[in-house]
Amino acid sequence: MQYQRSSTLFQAAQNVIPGGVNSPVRAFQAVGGTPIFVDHAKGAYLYDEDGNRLIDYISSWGPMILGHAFEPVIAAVKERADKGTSYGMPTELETQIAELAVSMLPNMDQIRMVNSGTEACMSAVRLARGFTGREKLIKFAGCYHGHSDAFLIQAGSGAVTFGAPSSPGVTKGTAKDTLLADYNDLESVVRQFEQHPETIAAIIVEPVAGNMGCIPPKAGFLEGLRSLCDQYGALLIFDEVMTGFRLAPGGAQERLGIRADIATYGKVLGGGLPVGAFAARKEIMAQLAPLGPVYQAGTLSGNPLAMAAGYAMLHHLQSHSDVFDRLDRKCAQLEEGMQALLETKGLPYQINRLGSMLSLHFTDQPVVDFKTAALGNNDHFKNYFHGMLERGVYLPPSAFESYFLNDALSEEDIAFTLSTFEDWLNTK
Ligand code: KE4
Repeated sequence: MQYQRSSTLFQAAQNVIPGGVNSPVRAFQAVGGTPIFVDHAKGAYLYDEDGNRLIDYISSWGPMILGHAFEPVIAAVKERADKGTSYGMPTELETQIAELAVSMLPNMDQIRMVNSGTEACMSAVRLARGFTGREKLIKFAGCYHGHSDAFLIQAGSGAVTFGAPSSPGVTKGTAKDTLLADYNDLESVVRQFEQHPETIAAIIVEPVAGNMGCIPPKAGFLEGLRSLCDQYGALLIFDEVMTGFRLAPGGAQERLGIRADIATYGKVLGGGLPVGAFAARKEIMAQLAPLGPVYQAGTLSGNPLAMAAGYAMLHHLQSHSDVFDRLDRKCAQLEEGMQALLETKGLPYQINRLGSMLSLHFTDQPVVDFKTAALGNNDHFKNYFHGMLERGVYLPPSAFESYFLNDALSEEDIAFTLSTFEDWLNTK
């Protein structure tokens, strides 16, 4: 495949956009080479500026669970646009999507819309601090909750890819209130609570980690977090920006059967338009402005186009819940096919999967946390990424990301992906 036009466009972009991208992970710095500029997308396929068709396993980092340009979502946005694009006033549509979302989510009475997953997680932590009157936050090394200061302490995703786990610009004052623990290691959490028994407001966790590659929770891990929060009077925040409306209609809470006090959402919820949200029981949400003293606001929160897209997406997922099983089956098929091929090659590998989230790590150690995720052989990964790309398969351009399958992927697409993988393996 040739990428001449993407290369030209990337040169131009770098003159006027830092790094030529509006989000770092898109710049391919973890895998090298020129980022692919997309012209349009439909179903499971991306069509780049050079006319190449690529099978998409990123799905816009999660939102495109039903495939790109899903008709009901497009129609809803087109129809809504004629009524205006923003009012700064309440609309019935916001109530409708809030009612629909809350009806799908376990343990949640109310939801507040914002404009990104970062904003949702940032607001959720402020709400937890306001509700408990406490200041400390426990997060896990390698988990990513967006780019708000409090989270850029050994964050995952792009922050790890850039080898700068803690970003400049985050003050010592902020960092001191973020306590680190290790994913899947309850002892590391117990130690933090024993050192700070009265001052921890919340634990924030990705119930299935997706920013170190995909790392499912070990049996008992989330249950342990739940009981520690109950024991010490802290809140459990599930960051479901990736898992929400993907692992089940009710996300990880439903799939894994663990109750969160606050949960954050994004991605699928907006149908590809900029939406984040956080939800909790009434008692907690009563602390939020304009009802309570915890301030949070946004000019475009509940934007009508974004709500129209999100409503169409959620409505389809709720009324076609077989999507979730289909996604699981396709992802299992991909996992089993890759496993069978890798077995024949003797390459060290781990494949992690839960539902329609998957990642491949070139290491012989089980990948269960940030430390073990970092042991993966990145040269193999870069070679794998480009080997698949040049054969028409678009994977996340970093070993610290998860695949996100979409419902538009056909049996033929999965078969093509596996035959492409076999082709690449035969070059090893
Ligand atoms: P956004 O602010 O990017 O909408 O959401 C932040 C966020 C919060 N929580 C979790 C679990 C997330 O995965 C994310 C964002 N995910 C990344 C992918 N690793 C978005 C891709 C990007 O940064 O460009």
